[in-house]
Amino acid sequence: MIRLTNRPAMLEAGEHVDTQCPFCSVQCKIRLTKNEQAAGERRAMYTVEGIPNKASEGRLCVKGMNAHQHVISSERLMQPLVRRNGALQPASWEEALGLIADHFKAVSEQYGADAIGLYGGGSLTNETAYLLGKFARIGLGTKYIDYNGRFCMSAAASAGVKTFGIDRGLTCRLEDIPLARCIILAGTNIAECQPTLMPYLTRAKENGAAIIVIDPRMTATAELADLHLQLRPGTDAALANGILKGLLRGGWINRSFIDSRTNGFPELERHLESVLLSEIAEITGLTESQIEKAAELYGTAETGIVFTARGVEQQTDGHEAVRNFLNLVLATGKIGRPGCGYGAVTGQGNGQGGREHGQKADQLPGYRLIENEEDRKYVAGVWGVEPDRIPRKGVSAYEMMELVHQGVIRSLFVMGSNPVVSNPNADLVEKALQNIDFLAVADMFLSETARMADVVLPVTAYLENDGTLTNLEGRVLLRESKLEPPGETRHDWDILCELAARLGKSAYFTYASAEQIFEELRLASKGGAADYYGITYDRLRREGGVYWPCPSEDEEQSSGILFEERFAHPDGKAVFLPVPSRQPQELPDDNYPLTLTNGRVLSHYLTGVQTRRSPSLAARSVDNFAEIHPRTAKKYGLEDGDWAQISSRRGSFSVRCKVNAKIRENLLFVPMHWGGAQNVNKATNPELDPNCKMPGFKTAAASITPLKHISPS
Ligand SMILES: Nc1nc2c(c(=O)[nH]1)N[C@H]1C(S)=C(S)[C@@H](COP(=O)(O)OP(=O)(O)OC[C@H]3O[C@@H](n4cnc5c(=O)[nH]c(N)nc54)[C@H](O)[C@@H]3O)O[C@H]1N2
Ligand SMILES: Nc1nc2c(c(=O)[nH]1)N[C@H]1C(S)=C(S)[C@@H](COP(=O)(O)OP(=O)(O)OC[C@H]3O[C@@H](n4cnc5c(=O)[nH]c(N)nc54)[C@H](O)[C@@H]3O)O[C@H]1N2
Ligand code: SF4
Ligand SMILES: [Mo]
Repeated sequence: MIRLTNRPAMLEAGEHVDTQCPFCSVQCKIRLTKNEQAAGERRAMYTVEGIPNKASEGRLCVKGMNAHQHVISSERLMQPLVRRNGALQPASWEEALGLIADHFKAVSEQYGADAIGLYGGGSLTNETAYLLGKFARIGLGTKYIDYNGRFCMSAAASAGVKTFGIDRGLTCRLEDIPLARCIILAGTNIAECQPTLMPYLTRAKENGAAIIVIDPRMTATAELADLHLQLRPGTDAALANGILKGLLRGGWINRSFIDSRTNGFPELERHLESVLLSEIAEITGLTESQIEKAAELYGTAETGIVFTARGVEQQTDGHEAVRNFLNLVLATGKIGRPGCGYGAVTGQGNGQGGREHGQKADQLPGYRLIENEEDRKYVAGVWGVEPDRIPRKGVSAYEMMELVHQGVIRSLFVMGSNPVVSNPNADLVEKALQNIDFLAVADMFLSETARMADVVLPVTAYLENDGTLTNLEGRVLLRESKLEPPGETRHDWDILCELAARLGKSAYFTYASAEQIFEELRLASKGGAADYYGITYDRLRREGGVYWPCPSEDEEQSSGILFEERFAHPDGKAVFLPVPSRQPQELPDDNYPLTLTNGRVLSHYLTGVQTRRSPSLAARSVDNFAEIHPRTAKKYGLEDGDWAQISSRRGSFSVRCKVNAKIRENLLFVPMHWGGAQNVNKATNPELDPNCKMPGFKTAAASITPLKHISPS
């Protein structure tokens, strides 16, 4: 057993810090105060309050209220660990960093730098994400870098780039939501995943908006709906075709917008001629009148916003499904004015910024592209290297795991992710990481992935680490910290600088603070799609947050509404795409007669590494479960609370059944927050969307078998 040293001391009684929640993309601002504790008094150790700000307006959800608990957990890693005689044991930084650097040098010499992979995350600050990209390309010289946002934002981001010419999660401001007269929420469960945004939706409803929820389950979000389309998973692209057909039939399209601001509508119109509503009803499992109703509500509304999230996007056709929802937006001209727009509801705290500054395989900072010669030249200039020094593009996150499995990537450095739980086809990923030559992980905790590592580096938590994060609206926010790193923990960016120095690359990594990295990021993003040049720490302090693009320090920040006059393609026009009405890629059959989908619950965050170490959160959801319809449960002899084994063509896991009628028949919904024997990803589909390499997480054919009286955990 590893002995974990003292818990961080944090604040003195009476002191407070102002910070930002480490979890979802709203990035609610928080004030945390350590309470005075009189002798014998029973009082909470900390008081947590929301600080008014433009996104959450001072609200916090239960995760934000309890986020500090993981920071002071006695399980925090306080010193580096290295594997000796098969076990992880405490070590000095000197030894741990020396081991990693020596290993990287040896692998590079023997097999070339591309035998090393880097795997980042959307919780990292902009500064760290930027530096990780630079470290891969300049510190190591490898093309293999990608990050967990591939599983999160890649379908919507690539759709935004193709349709609009740019990807910024929301094309409008949050304050536009109450102005919308119709809101489509497709595959997004805001009530549990971005709870502090709910009042925007209830305000819209009070203002008379019609709310359409597209989700195979009656979620807490769907309870708001005027129309709930409980479709078969994986059929959103087909549903959007049906709604488009309805819009055309009803005459609810905006011809003048289409003519002046878009390309490709005639092709879409031709494509829709062959679309039959009856066929769409059959594919989606909805009725024709439900689909027509959706078209009428959205089509006749003066203003409207369409939101999509992972329900639509984590599919093998996620890119095209999103593009078909964007077709709805363009066909009705509901974009670029107040109360209108599209939002890909971003997931992680820095899911937006994390996808802009170069930790993605094909990307350089500022949303520049690594295969674009001009982009390479510009960034090489900022970095002080020849453009040839920058490697070409690598592969996506899951494909990196396949390369690890094949022995092509021989060492992996993971910063800010727990891939052995969060990748699809988790058994293969676990095997890959068991057999890898060398694995290093930087984390606050011994995650399932860190447990498998050869070296584990302890990092600072959100309360201790300065940096900027970009929220779901594209608003850059500064999170400052006054707390010293506890124990021997170090900042992620500091670790990258130390490693670069040991690899003889210190000249490119001479930063004394996060702000200094940001200064370089500003320059590297200048002129790019995600231009941060006009943003400084001082400005962020003064203005509380700044929308990108922000090309100049002198200009006022933009209104937050994109595409008021033109889209970001060179000709200023947006692009329609005809999308086929597909069945899901993996259909039920005799062996796997059910469909398995998955997602989130309110109190846990992603693979649960942090939230399980917050006692108040952990206590709310102890074990994983499968939501199952009463008739389906009956068919398999299952009752509420029974353990069952769920299997797919990839593998099996075991959970308790939660029987309720809020889910479609023959569908299972299992949260993604648990590893080990309860990990839904043992069964999920690793087939990738060819357009963006998003795995088809959300739809798999599955079977269920009762495990009476056995607890597998
Ligand atoms: N509490 C909590 N909040 C979080 C997170 C967390 O882990 N916990 N994670 C954050 C992150 S990183 C992300 S990416 C976001 C995710 O936010 P969401 O995408 O909203 O979350 P999910 O629960 O994965 O999926 C949303 C809904 O999709 C539905 N769904 C499943 N299959 C389909 C389908 O085929 N079509 C449609 N239309 N819907 C379908 C599910 O029933 C589910 O209700 O949440 C962020 N916020
Ligand atoms: N079946 C299924 N699988 C999914 C999804 C799904 O809906 N269904 N969703 C996918 C999505 S959208 C996402 S975003 C991924 C996320 O999946 P992961 O990338 O595995 O995300 P986390 O569980 O947040 O893991 C983050 C790890 O980094 C650590 N960490 C947190 N902050 C920092 C930091 O600042 N620095 C460092 N070094 N470490 C830090 C945490 O302690 C934790 O161990 O999962 C994907 N997997
Ligand atoms: S989890 Fe999201 S909604 Fe909840 S407090 Fe944190 S940032 Fe706000
Ligand atoms: Mo995500």
